[in-house]
Amino acid sequence: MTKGYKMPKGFLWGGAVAAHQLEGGWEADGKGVSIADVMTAGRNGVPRKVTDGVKDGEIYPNHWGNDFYHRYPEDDKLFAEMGFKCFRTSIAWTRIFPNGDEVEPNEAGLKFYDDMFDDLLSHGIQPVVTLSHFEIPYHLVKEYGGFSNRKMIDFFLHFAKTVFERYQDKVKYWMTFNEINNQTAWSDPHPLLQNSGLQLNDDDNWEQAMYQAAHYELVASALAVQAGHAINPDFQIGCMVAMCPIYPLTAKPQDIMMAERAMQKRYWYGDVHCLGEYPKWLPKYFDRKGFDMDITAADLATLKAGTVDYVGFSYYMSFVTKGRDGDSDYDFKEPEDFVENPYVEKSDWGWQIDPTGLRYAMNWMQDRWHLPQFIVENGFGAYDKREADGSVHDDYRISYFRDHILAMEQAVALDGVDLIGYTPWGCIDLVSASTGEMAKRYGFIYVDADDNGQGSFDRSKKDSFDWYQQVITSDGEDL
Ligand code: P53
Repeated sequence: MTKGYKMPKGFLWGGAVAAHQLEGGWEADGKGVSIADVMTAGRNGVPRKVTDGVKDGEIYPNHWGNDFYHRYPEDDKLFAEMGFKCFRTSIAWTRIFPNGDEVEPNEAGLKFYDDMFDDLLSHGIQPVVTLSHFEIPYHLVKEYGGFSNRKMIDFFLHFAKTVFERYQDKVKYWMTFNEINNQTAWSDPHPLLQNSGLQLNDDDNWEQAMYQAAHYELVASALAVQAGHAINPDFQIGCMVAMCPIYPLTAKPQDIMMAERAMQKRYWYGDVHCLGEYPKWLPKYFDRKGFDMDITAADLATLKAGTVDYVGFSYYMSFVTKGRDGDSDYDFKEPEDFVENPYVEKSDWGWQIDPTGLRYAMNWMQDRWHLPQFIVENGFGAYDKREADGSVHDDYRISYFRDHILAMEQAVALDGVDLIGYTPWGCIDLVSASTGEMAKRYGFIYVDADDNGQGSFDRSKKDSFDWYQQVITSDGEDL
């Protein structure tokens, strides 16, 4: 056993999921079609397809997820047994507004979350809720072009206000947009669709479109923060960034400058969310690129008035980059400008395993944004083998968590980072966002379902279940 540091009283140990990746019930009780419902199954190295609506003969794993929609009372009991103090999930926008542009919400959808939150609360588990987690109504993509359209700000705000009002006595911690910065690799169509509902043509300027959509999202987020605080001043409303620190390959000055620019390009979203303004380099960059941006003085005032209460972030891995000889533009592009890190191992999906990077990132954010932090995702996607007796010996997962939790605790206990809680990703097996697989498993709880939705969907405990229970019981001391 490794000795960790006790986390402060009230620390929110828990787990994290997103509605579209586990609920299933994609048509239940009036739910509309979201972008996750038109994404087919991929595999490790095989991208998911996006179809034009739901088509016969295609496999859509998010249609069934792990069937949480029907089984959550059983799952909540298991979370409680592990000792969860909180559970991070999202509200599927399409359960509340099936098309996204309705005036009146769908009462059956609202009731589902009322019941589910009540069940969690009856176990002493508080819900932590993301408003938009890769599940924009498909209608808003088709009819309005997703967040390429300023009108989306109003649709999002209407959704946000509706659920803030409804759940104001059940939910305290909120986040606006999941991994808002994970569309930085703008040459890949999936993040642009998942994050912003963009479907672009070959002759569109993809990079400009990404920045424009992100701007509208940031304005929508700032308005939601203000609306939420007006509804309940006790709300804590955070942003959510995908934190993958980017290191320079060597001490060569050009490598350092490239890594600096890479960090600026991945984390300017956090600057806007937390500090309420665009960093100085970015308007210069827009000018240099000739981008014609719709950013008004009123928008800038909104951003200033709607800064977040805390930084929610995911942490899975770090990246490395290097400068290009004779190039002083430092126009870092991902993933092209990533290089291998010779010092770290990788998962089967090529994700670099770097616990120290978590401590580094927490220090970096504390110094830059001066806000409490909340680790709302961290975890290890792996192929699990279920033995004949039903057990899963996932020592690789325990080892990943042990190293990362220790790094997190060092950031708190030794470096003074103000941390609200820790919710490991996919605490129960669910559908992978990038590949659509069930086989890329993250859970402490095994779900008997395969990539095609075959299986009993029965739940069972992996070895990591008992291990995480012991971590929580000891407040983080017994790792
Ligand atoms: P999957 C890329 C890099 C880091 C985090 O990812 C990412 C992604 C996009 O997939 O997404 C977050 O399932 C996301 C979750 C997602 C989780 O990480 O691809 O917020 O929805 O499931 C893990 O292995």
